[in-house]
Amino acid sequence: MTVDTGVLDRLAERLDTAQHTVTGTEQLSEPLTPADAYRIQEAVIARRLARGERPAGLKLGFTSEAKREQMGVSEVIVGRLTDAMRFPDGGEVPLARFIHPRVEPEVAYRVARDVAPGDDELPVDAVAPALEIIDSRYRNFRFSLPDVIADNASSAGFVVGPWLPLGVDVGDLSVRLVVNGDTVETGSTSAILGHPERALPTLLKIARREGMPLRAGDVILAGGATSAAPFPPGRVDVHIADLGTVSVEGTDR
Ligand code: OOG
Ligand code: MG
Repeated sequence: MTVDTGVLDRLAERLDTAQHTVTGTEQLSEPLTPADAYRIQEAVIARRLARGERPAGLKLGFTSEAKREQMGVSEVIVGRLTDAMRFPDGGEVPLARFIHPRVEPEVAYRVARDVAPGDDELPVDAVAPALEIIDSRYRNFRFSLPDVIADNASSAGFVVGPWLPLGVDVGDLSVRLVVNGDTVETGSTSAILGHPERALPTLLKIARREGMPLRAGDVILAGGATSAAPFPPGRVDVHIADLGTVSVEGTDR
């Protein structure tokens, strides 16, 4: 099944409007393949770039069983990040921009140089503790696999902690998500495909297939290590052993 450009544009417009008017929309009822859904995602992002946002990297979704189970989706997916989604470590996140935001602990990698078509590895030069803010544009945070791909993998915001040079083995580090002082999720970085580094070849393959460029300095989010938790007003901290802490403050505005 392949949707024509008119349908694709209409669905992209609907998701884009849901995002910037902060209003949940119905799930997509058209029969879409994952390939169709990635074309919708590209068209949604094209609208954001046309408003002046800049590409900032890519994220993986559903690389951990905890996330697949929480959302009922069984395949690894990719979404696109822009500079408007980035919030500084220790900074504020205006929650009024989101429909029903959730937070989750992530491991971030930094792309070392522009990736060329012949590269057989994704070159990265740093790793960091990170947190992701996800916000489905669908009502009740419910979706099918094509729905969530089209909705840019629920991407809404991300925060990267201090970059560390590669060398720390991030394969099995304890992870803690703390919301307003309460530990709401604990886990290990091994939940991410067995080792977060495995996110890199997985990402390269999907990015190639879907024609997503990867450039020097891009941020890669390897995927949530635990289930996501609601993001209420107040402070969120993600602690990852040996990597460090990343924090933000959600505000009512
Ligand atoms: C989709 C995004 C999944 C992850 O880290 O697995 C994701 C969602 O859960 O709404 O970001
Ligand atoms: Mg995530």
